[in-house]
Amino acid sequence: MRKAFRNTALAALLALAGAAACAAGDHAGGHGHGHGHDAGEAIGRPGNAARATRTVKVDMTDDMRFSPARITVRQGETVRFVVRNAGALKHELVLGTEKELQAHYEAMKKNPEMEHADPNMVTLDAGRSGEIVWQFTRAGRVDFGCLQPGHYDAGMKGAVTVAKTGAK
Ligand SMILES: [Cu+2]
Repeated sequence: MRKAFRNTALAALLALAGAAACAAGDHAGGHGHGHGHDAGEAIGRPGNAARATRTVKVDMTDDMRFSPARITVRQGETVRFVVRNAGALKHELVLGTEKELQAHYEAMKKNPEMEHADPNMVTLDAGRSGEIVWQFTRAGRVDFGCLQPGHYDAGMKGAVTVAKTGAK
């Protein structure tokens, strides 16, 4: 039930994202720790699955690791992340700046029951798979992490290097 609700919320957000490219920074409902628009745009924007140029598979495990933890893409590229929770615990992959992830993580620790769903993240129960479609609009580095309490501190984090291209 909860899962279904979350998917509905995500679908609604994705629909909104089409109209306003800044949906990435907005949360599904009052969690009391909003993200700024700038932070959302800094890492790119929700992607259109039909325009994905690459699929990247990422596994999440109970030893608090993403595999792979280092991913390189090109600026402008739309990437479809197929994320699999290979563990027995709940895990998630959240894209953001390091600062943004840290702030979000602190909020999660204070309120572990917090439900959150945005186009820049996927939260998965044990054994489940899900997707994030994201367009990396700026060259540089986009971090990601699992913000489940204890996981981020334990090193469950990684980074996407966005390589600058002159081509497009
Ligand atoms: Cu985790």
